[in-house]
Amino acid sequence: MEGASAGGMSPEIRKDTWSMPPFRTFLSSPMCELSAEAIAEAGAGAVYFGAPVDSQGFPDRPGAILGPDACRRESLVDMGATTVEFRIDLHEFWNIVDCGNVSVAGGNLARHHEAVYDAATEILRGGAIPMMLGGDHSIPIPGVRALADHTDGQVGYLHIDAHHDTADEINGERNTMVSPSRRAIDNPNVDPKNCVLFGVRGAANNPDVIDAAYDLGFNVMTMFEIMDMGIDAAIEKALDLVHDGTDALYVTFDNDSMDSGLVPGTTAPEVCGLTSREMTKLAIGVGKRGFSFLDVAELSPLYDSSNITARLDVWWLVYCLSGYADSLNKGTARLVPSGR
Ligand SMILES: [Mn+2]
Repeated sequence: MEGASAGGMSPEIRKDTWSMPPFRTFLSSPMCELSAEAIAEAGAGAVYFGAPVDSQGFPDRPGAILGPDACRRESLVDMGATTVEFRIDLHEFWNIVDCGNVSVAGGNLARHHEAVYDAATEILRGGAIPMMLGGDHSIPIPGVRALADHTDGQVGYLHIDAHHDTADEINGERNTMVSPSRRAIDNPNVDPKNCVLFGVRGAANNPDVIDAAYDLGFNVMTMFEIMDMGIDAAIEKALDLVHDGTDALYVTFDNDSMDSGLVPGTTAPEVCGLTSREMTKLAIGVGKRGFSFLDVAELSPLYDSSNITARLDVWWLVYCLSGYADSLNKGTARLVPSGR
C-alpha cells in the first residue's frame, strides 16, 4: 500500500481541471442544499440548478433531460471562471453554488413544474440569481411565475429563440415547450410591451403562433431584422424594451436561437441563427444591464458532437455573469436582482 501511495498522484495533480473530480458541479462550485436559508448562509449570489424536464411527447431528438449534467461536465473541461475580457473571478464575485437537479421520480409535467417553481422561489428568497439549466423549453413557465410572484414591480422577459413559443395549447395541454412566452404574460406583472422575442425565424413557427405574437403585443425581433439592424443596435433595442419600467428581468436562452451549425445538441435546430460571437456580445449586453434569472433550454447531449452545444451554454452563463459583475463593480448596473 505504501508503494502505491509513493507512486500515486500528488494532491496538485489530483485537483487539476483535467482529472475527473469525484463529483461534478457547475464550474466546480460547492454544492449547496436547495433552501433559501442554506443559500443565504452560503452567501451565494448565483445558483446553478438543473431542471431536467423532457416529458411532452415530441418524438424527435429527445435527451434534454440530460442537459444539466452535460453543461456541468463541459464547464470542467479547460474552463476557468475568469475571462480574458473581464478578468473577474466569478467564484470570488458571485460565490456560485450548485444545488443539483430538481427532478421528481414518478412525476408528471405539472409536478415537475411545481418542483421548479419551488426551487426557483427558494433561490430568489435566498437572495441569489437562479441559473436554471433545462430541460425542454417549458421550464420558463414555472421560472417566470416564481420571479413574478417574488417581485413587487414589473418583470421584463427576454426570449432568445428561433421560435415565438406563443402557442396557447397543444392538444389541450397549456404548459408546453412551445408556450413559455404565452404563459409569461399570464402573470399580472409581466406586460408584453416588456417582452422581446429575439431571433425568431424559419418555417417551424405556424401561422397561429406568429399571429399570436403580434396580436398579444410582444416585441418581435426576427433574425433578419436583427441582421439588418446590426447586432449591437439590436441588443440595445431589446434591452431598452425589457428594462423599460421593470424591476426584474427574466432571460431565457433556447439553444436553437443559435445557427444550427453551432448547436448539434439541441431539440429543434434551425439554420440562419446567431453566431457564437453575436451570442457572446448578447451575453455581455444582458450582463451589463443586469438580470434576475437566467435559464438555458433544449440542450440534448445525445446529439451533441464534441459537446460543443454544452460548451456554448457554459460560455453564455459565464459571459452573462462576467458582464454583470463588471457593471456592478463600476456601479453602472441599473437592475438589482430581486431579493438581493
Ligand atoms: Mn426554440
